[in-house]
Amino acid sequence: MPPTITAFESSPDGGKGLARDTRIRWALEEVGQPYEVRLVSFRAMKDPAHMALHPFGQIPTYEEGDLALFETGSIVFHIAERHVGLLPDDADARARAITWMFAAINTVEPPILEFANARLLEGGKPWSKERLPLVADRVRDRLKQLSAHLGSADWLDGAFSAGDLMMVHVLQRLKPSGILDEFPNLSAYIARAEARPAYKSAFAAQLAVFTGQAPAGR
Ligand code: GTB
Repeated sequence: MPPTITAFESSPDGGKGLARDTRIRWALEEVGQPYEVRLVSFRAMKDPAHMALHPFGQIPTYEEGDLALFETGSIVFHIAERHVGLLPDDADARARAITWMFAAINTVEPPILEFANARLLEGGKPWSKERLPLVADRVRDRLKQLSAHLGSADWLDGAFSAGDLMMVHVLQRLKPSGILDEFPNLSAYIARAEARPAYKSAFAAQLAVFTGQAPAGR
């Protein structure tokens, strides 16, 4: 039985791939594993049946036999541990790739989420004009560091890994802001990841939920 993931029945981004089920779809595509999707409404996410899978009432979740997981970092790690294609064989390189997964969600994502919330949820507050530039500069500080590390390399540490997958999806959240334009190597890094066949399949599959059209080849 293929694993089942949950995704938004109706995503606020209308299929831009920013909701986090895309991370899981992408990871499964990278390792060539089929999966099924159960769409959930915002109301159903808070029902006891879904809360039993996800204590915070969110998507995505991942069910595989008796195993139920939540948190994208954990789910992608689980997929990467069980299938070839997302983590290197060499033990040290593997540890570094896992480190980049944590860096993506623990160090880079928090200021990006803060910035997204400041723009989308607090934009109308009287203090927003003063606060927004401060929050944006915190994002810039992280991006400067990440950009310096990446330099002219294709990926964060050797071959593409689950660390890149998580980092790219975290960075994509900045696209609507235009802030990525200040970091050409990070923009190119994202474009490189988006050109991967596995990403394209994952993106098409999440988009199909909103267009109602089956992705090509399925
Ligand atoms: N830390 C958790 C993880 O990584 O799995 C976070 C999961 C999470 O934030 N899930 C969101 C959710 O279920 C959907 S992805 N929210 C509903 C709720 O909390 O009630 C976050 C998201 C939503 C929408 C957009 N968008 O429209 O652009 C982007 C990202």
